[in-house]
Amino acid sequence: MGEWFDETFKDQVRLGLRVRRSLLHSKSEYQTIDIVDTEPYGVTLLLDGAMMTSVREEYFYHEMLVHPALTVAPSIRRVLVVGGGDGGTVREVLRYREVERVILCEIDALVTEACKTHMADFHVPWDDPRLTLVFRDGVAYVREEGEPFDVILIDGADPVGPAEGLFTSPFHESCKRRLTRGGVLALQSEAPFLMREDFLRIVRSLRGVFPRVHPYFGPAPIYPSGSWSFTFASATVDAHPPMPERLEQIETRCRYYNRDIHRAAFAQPNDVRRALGARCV
Ligand code: SPD
Repeated sequence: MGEWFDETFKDQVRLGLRVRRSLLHSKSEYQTIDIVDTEPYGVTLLLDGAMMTSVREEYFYHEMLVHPALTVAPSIRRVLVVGGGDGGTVREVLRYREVERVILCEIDALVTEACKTHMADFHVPWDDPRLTLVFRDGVAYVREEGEPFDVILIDGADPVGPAEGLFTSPFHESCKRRLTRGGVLALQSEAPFLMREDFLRIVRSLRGVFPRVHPYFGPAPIYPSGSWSFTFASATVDAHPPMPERLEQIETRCRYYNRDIHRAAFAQPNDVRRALGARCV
């Protein structure tokens, strides 16, 4: 690896980070795994050459994937995280006292092993007795009959390669079946401007499955364009308001998320409203 690492999106946009040194370059059954120490963002995980997460800016993404769902869902006793082998998402989930059981279903055990070794600054409580690691394909895991979940969080990579199945309607249907009544699904839904077609396809797929679907937005400095989307979906629950007793547990520990960010993140720009067939003000 040279002095710079560049991620190229569709041969049209390039995001470069100055690299101090490479900590790991390996190839698993599913993908290439790199961990590099970068000037701007510290230790950074790359899968198949795409930036996944970094020690210095991961909190934007992980807090926004987790807390809008966890502050709103009626019950948060049982939580499933699909993907997210770096552990940032489960770290945020485990902040809540009411959480009794968290399953992390990651397809690639080598990703988790690499992150445990090289990304200790993520401070993931891997030994928390509430956490169970399952190294399996999340699509197959969710499709099977099994214990129900109050919240499912999908922390996949992009919709190419091993994570592709996580962005399909059959998978969204399986998630609905595995949720309890009042259950909430939240997932990363790509860049709302640069990857507009992917974003809209994901939201439309969810709308075909769940009666209540709310896209929301946040910053993601290491993803192409720096602006990211997530989508909240449920059969019975809307994305507001967050519960005061849940906010009290986590707001002071978060670096980005708070009740004002929660409200603001769900505001939809006019072009998104139009594309989704909603009225503009
Ligand atoms: N363009 C990269 C999108 C990756 C989203 N998931 C990252 C995993 C972080 N836990």
